[in-house]
Parts: sequence; C-alpha cells; structure tokens
Amino acid sequence: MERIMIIGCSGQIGSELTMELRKMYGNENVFATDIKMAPSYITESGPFQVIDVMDNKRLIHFVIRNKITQIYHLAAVLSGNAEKLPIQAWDINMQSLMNILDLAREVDEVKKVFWPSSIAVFGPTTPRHNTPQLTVMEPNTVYGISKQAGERWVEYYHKRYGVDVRSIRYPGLISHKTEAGGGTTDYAVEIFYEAVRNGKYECFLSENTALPMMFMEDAIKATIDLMEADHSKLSIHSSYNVAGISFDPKEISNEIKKLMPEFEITYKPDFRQAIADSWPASIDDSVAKKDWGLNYKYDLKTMTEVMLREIKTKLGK
Ligand code: AKB
Repeated sequence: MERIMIIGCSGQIGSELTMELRKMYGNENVFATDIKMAPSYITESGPFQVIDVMDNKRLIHFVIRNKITQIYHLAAVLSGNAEKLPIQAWDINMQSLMNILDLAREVDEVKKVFWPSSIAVFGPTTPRHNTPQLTVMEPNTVYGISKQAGERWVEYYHKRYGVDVRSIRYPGLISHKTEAGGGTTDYAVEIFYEAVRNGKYECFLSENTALPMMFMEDAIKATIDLMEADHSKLSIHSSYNVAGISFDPKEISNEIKKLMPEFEITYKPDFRQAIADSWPASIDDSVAKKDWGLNYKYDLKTMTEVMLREIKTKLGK
C-alpha cells in the first residue's frame, strides 16, 4: 500500500493533486503538508500537517513516522517572485530539493519522488519553437537556473544512488480551483477571473507573447501517469518536456470574446515580459508521448469554456 506525502498541498498544483491522489489511494494514505494552513477540503478529508520543507529534521521524522513511500515535492518560489528576491529564491528552491533527495536516499521505504521542473529551464539561446527534449539550456532567470540545477541533481541522484525521481517541465498551468502566485504565466489564469469580475483585463505581457500552457486536469493526469509508469520505460531521468497548448494573450482573449463579446483586453508589459521572451513558444513532447503515453484532453476552446463556467459559479456571477 502506497503512503504518499504532498509538500505544498495548498498551492496551485498541490490543492488538486492531493484530492486526486486521495481518490485513487484512499484519503488516509495521502499526507498533505504545507508551510501554512491548508483549505478545509484538504484538512478535513485526510491527514494534514504544517511542515516547512526547509526543516530537515521534522521532515525526516514525519516521513519515518508515517511510513511514507512516495513524495511529491511541489513547494517552490516561481519565476516572477524569484526575480524580486533572487538569493532567497535560490536557497528555498535548491535546499528544499536537496533535503528531499537526501531523505529519499537515506530512507529505504521512500521508493519514488516527484519534483516539478519548468519550461523556465530554457533560455534565449534555446530554439524557441517546438523546443526539443535535449537542446541548448542557458536560462537567465533565478527560477530557471534553480530548475536547471535541480534537473542536474535529480539525474545525478538517480545515476549515483538509484533514487527514483520523476519530473515534468511544466508549462504555464491553468486552473480555476487555486490561483497561481508569482509566476510569469499567471496572466492566463488572471484573465479569466478579471473577465468574469470586471469584463476587462490589463495584461502584463504583450499581445503576441506565445507561451506553452496546460489545463490543470491534463497536468494532474500527466503527473500521475508519469509516477505510475514502469521505470524501465523511462529514458529521461532529468525532466520530461510536456507541450500542452501554445497561445498568446491575443488568442486567449479572442477565445474569451467568443463567449463574452463585451470582454476587453489592454496591454501593459512589466518586468515579466523579459522572462516570457526568454522562454519557448512551443514544446516538442514526443519523448514523453513515446515513453509513458502522455496525452491531453483540452484545447484552447474547451479549456476556455470550462474556466469561464467554473469561475462564474465560484464567484456567483
Ligand atoms: C512561472 O510562470 O513561473 C511558472 C512556470 C512556467 O514554471 N508557471
């Protein structure tokens, strides 16, 4: 029987992944943790503990006491926030990963770890379109540098110590349950909330800034599919490219306008424009498709329909 620990259960990914894993493995076998109190649907449906991933001693005690077999380490400082406090972001992103890798090496019961990487591992010298799995990687953001270094460590721990860490280079993630925080792709979530709340949105990226994105339901499925895949099928032990859907702010606003003709968008690029300009516009995910059967359900149209419908219900509009 698997006993799963989620680190960062209150975040954009963690809040949905925790509930999906509880459905699959039983509420009592999915141990949600976060540095702060989690929403009631998490604390009331299964075990929850406030834990700081930087507190190594408590982390090890928790893992041993609860006989944890899998860890999903989702806590991180995202791209926009990391540029404001570069050294702190580097410390948090790297030290938390090293804590988990060492723990997985030392505690035999821990059989698998999931750690998210990001399209931020790529940089301005990377081919921008259909970015290959293996290519030039010269990230120029703190977040990107920490994710790239993380990928190297993850692969090293696999090769040197046999630690089974699995990872996806997530594109921007779009969800209606928990809002993202501090990222560059966050505009693609904010736009829906602002469309429903105010009928208009001022975008912090320019209209033709194309980026890869993915609807959360597809991201959760991809994450669990990778974690369940037969180890012998995996040819990548750093992190897998995942493409999702590529679009720019103008394209998503046109899709919203089809359902809300009165919606208006204006553009006022800020410091996040330079981050977005250094990232790929589209991704080649053929290796993930071949190795573990990556697939998607949502395109821009279906995602827009669900986002608007769900946010309207949530906000009572
Ligand atoms: C961010 O924008 O920082 C994240 C990411 C692409 O990793 N959403």
